[in-house]
Amino acid sequence: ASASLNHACSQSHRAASIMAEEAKKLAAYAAVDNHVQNNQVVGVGSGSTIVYAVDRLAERVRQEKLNIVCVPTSFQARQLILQHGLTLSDLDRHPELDVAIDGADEVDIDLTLIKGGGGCLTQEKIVAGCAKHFVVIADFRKDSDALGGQWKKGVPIEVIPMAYVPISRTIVKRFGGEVNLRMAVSKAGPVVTDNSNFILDWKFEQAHDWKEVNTAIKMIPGVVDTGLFVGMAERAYFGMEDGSVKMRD
Ligand code: ABF
Repeated sequence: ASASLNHACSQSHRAASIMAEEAKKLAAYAAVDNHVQNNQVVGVGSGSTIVYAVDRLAERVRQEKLNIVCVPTSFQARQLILQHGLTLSDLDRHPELDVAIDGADEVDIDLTLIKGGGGCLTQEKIVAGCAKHFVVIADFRKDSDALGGQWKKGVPIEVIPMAYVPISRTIVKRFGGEVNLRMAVSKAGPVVTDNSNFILDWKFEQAHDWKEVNTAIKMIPGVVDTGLFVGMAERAYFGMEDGSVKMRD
C-alpha cells in the first residue's frame, strides 16, 4: 500500500511541477508580448521563469526583426542572452532601461516582493531600479496575500563576507526570527554571489512594515542589499493552474 501511495504522490508531484512549468511560460510570454517593443533596452532577470521570457524574446526578435538590447542581472542571464543570440549590453552603455522583466520568490498584494532565492538579488535590484517599468513573472505558487505565506525560506540578504556574523546578530536582535548563512548544496562552504559576497536568509516571525525593515537592514554596515523589493514592481503576471494569466498592478 505504501508503494502505491508513494507512486501516487510522485505522480501528483510530477503533475504539479509540469503545471508550474506551463504557468511560468504563460506569465513570461504575456509579459514579453505586452511590454517589449522595437528599439527597447530590456533588463533580463534570473531564475527558471525568465528562461521562458528569453525564449519568447528571441522568437519575437527573429520573427518581427526587433532591434532589442538586453542588460543581464546575473551570470545566468548573461549566458541566456548570449545563447539566444540576443544583443548583450550593460549599465555603462545603457544606464536607462525601457523595461526589466524578472521572476520572484513571492509577490504580495501590494506588489512587495521577496527575491534572491537564486542569490542574484543585488544586481536584479540595480537593473530593476534603472528601468522605467519593472514587470514580474511568476507561477501561481508565488502569489501571496502577505509575505511569508508562500515562501518559507525568509528574506535573502547579500552581505560582505567578513560581516556576516555581526549582521546576523543585529538582525535577530532588532527584528527577531532566525538568520542562516546560505550554504552550497554540497555543504562544503557558503554560497558565493556573482559579486563575491555571502547570502543570509532571514526567517522572520511576523509581518513587518517591509519598507521600514528594508531600509533599516540596508543601514547595517556590511549589508549590500536585501531581497525585499518594495514599491518597485509595477505589474506582476502569474501563470495560473487553469491555464489563465492573472495580472496584478
Ligand atoms: C530570481 O530568480 C530571483 O530573485 C528569485 O529568487 C528567483 C525566481 O526564480 P524562479 O523563476 O526560478 O522561481 O528572479
